[in-house]
Amino acid sequence: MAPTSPTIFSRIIAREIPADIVFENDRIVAFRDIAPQAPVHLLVVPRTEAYANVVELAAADSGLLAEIVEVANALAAEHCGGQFRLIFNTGEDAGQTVFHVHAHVLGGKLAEGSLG
Ligand code: IU
Repeated sequence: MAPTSPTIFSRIIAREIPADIVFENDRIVAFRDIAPQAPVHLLVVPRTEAYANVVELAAADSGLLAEIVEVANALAAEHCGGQFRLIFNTGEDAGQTVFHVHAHVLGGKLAEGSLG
């Protein structure tokens, strides 16, 4: 169980908190990040809040992790020409603030001085 339940993302998925949802199926929901760090910045989130981070998810349900990657790729094809960064912040010191596993999909022209 995640530390805080329901997580903020569970509340977005339940439509209790507004978000610009761009994709959903029975296992995954994706929406625009409220504070975008790139021209395209989407979050791909499993409906389950059982996994706090990508390490827990990979250990418990690698198929769901693969689905997140597939959805990220499809959304990048639709929103930013198919090229993207996929980031899973893992741990507070790495910048993770929401402990409900999620992938950041970043696309578009990179900012000056950014990684890479
Ligand atoms: P992080 O990897 O846990 O730091 O990512 C959490 C992201 O969730 C962060 O980029 C926030 O801008 C984003 N977010 C959001 O899109 N909508 C919200 O209501 C909240 C956070 I709270």
